[in-house]
Amino acid sequence: MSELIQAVLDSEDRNDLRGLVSELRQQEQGYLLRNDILNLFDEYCSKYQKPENFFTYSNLGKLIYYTQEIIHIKEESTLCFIIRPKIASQEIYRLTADFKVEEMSVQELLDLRDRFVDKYNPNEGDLLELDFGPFYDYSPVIRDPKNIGKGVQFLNRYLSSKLFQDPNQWLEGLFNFLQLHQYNGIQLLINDRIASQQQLSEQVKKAIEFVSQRSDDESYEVFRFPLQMMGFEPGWGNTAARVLETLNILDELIDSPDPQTLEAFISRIPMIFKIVLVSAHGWFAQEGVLGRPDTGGQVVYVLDQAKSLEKQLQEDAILAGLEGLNVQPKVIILTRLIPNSDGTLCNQPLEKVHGSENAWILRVPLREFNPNVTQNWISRFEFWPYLETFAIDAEKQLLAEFQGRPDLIVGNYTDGNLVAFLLARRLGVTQCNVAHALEKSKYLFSNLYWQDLEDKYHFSLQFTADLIAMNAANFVVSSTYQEIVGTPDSIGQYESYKCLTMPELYHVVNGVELFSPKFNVVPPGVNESCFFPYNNSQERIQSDRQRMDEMLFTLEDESQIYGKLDDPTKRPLFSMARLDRIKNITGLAECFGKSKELQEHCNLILVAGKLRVEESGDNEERDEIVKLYRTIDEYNLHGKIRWLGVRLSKNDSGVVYRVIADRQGVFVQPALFEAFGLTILEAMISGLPTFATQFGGPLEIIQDKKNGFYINPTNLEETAAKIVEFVTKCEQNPNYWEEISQKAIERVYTTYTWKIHTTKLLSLARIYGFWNFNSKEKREDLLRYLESLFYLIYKPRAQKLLEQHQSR
Ligand code: UDP
Ligand code: LCN
Repeated sequence: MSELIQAVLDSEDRNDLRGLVSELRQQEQGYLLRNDILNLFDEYCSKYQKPENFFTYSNLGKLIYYTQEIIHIKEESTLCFIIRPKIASQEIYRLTADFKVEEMSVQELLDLRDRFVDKYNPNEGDLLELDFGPFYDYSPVIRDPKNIGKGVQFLNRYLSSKLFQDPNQWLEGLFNFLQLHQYNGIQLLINDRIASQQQLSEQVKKAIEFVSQRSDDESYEVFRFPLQMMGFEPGWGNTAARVLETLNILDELIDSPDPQTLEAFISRIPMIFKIVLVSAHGWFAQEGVLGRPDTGGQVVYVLDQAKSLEKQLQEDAILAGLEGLNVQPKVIILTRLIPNSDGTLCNQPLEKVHGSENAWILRVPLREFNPNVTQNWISRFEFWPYLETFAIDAEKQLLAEFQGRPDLIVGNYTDGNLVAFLLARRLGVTQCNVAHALEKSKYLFSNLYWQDLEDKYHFSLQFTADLIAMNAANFVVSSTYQEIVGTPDSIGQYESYKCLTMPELYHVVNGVELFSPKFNVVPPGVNESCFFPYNNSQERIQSDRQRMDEMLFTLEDESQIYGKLDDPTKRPLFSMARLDRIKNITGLAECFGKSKELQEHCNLILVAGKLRVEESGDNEERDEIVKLYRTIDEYNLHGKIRWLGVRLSKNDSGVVYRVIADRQGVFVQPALFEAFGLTILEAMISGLPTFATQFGGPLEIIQDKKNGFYINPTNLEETAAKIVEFVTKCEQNPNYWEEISQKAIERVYTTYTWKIHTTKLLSLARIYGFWNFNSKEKREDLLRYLESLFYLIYKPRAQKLLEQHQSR
């Protein structure tokens, strides 16, 4: 990158750089983010009548493209350029008043940012600097950024090649690993008749000969005992064919190991039966909780995942031949119990997951610090003081429920991931993290101005917890690639933890190793029994369809519906989301309000939040309610909009999407940023052409103009124009709607199912478990460092917040 800057300075572009810098210096704003930089460059180009392709062909244009931030140090007339030459990398340069370019260190940058907000206090001594880099020095890292998120494939190849170099050590490791597995005290796979790796190899060949003489579909139970005499316990397969296949894979692995065979073998090992999914903060229940502040996709995701995991574990156990052992895999969703539960079941300690045999919601109460607080729902931003004691209490209950330790702990969101860390550490179990949404990138400058935001958001606790949990996890599951490292022009959610300042608290110079094989992209699925294509008539219930159609378009009920449509037959533009700022439902209303053309073609139908400020306990939701009414009045949208402040059951939301599709409607997801976006999957599988934000996960779900459309929700005119263009095209050619609708359905079925998700997740859990055992990964130093952060930074701050809660 320094060459590019040099090229700018050495060419004619130098004058333009001077010009641009002089414009920059006149800006009041001293801290410019990418969008500001692009706008300023645009303005400069039009002011000085630069050719249209100046941005793409000039060196200066290229430099601007890669520049993420510019900080103007006014006292020195210096500019600091933060450049992202490629995904997951950063370079920092200072441009001095006399146009010299100097490279800056991360430390200098962080000091500079502190100075910018008047928080640079060198006379008071150095600030704590967090650096996780050294802990990753001896672990393998991926080279090519495009392979980030494919951690397990990489790890397998890397470690296999190391392991296979020393055949003796490798076989001993494999032998030891095979001896480990039990289910409720019953030995699996091999018994002590096989006493060495040498014997293992011999017995496998004998067993292959023995089993190959049996007919393919002969049940394992028929030849269980002879096999046991040879040293083999249950776990190899349920039929002769399956047992033979597994033994053959092992035989090949012993004789000529390669990474694929290893992966195939490990994926079959029955080593996971008991799983904990931690989702601590929200209303976690099966009815009446969705659409509340803090309770959206995470609950949907975890509940569907729990069901799917249980089913997959059962299938795997049967396939492994464990039916005779009465194996009952168990999945527990761990959440908090909320005594004042507002009519939901969140005050019940144990609830069975519908449609499962052995999946449960276990609710553990918070200790009663101040009952005014702990008896009620607590916003996710305020939840921090209760996590440690929650984890301690939960541990006892989990051990009792499972009658032993779980095999895998999956955390969800910052709080759940921190609890997962504490539990995994205490129990010595594999930890997996799912972020759902890392709050840091949702709020502009959330770390730089953390002190101003602390009262409302307590980001000092949240970001510290994030750093601890993401570094502690054995593996991380992300829903998209860009969740980890963004796109060529925007930084990823995890990436934003790489280098940051929390002025007067600490600096982070290397917060996360993005190239670590711990990162794996495993997108979620969608519940196919609630959400399915509108044209799947056999599955549809006529009375539900009529009831929801009426509710959406004509029912008059002031308690939960606002607005009456002048012409209910117009094409519906539909959106459903929690009513918080970032979901930008109010932005969609404004976009609709500003476009008379859109209003001519469509009605706007919203399912979001509550209708009345006094019914909401959440600051952001209250602001959005006021704003939505204001927008409706300002653009006089009466007669053109319906706003439903209802909490629909999951089945009813499924019906809603299909009813909108019956009327050849459109789904719009206008979020300012969306980490993934389950509503997009729900709408698409129902057959709705979907217009979704280009900021975040939807960029990976939808393929623009093929099975849906991207919108830039900050550009209202452009968004309206795109929708108008689509609906006019549909009016001219009715097949067009169907074409996009069908492609949307196909996209979900081929790429986003829970079956794909859980198969991959379980395979990851097994493979990481194997490698942790075999490579004896030295993580203790890292974990000790993380514990120190927990006790020395997190805990005292959590204690302070607790004291504030105590006085409420
Ligand atoms: N949802 C709902 N009612 C609402 C709003 C949302 O049932 O009023 C559901 C929606 O169907 C989806 C989930 O909540 O399953 C929202 O997930 P998404 O990932 O789209 O967003 P999040 O709320 O997690 O940010
Ligand atoms: C949280 C979000 O903000 C959404 O984007 C995701 O779809 C949801 O969690 C499930 O992961």
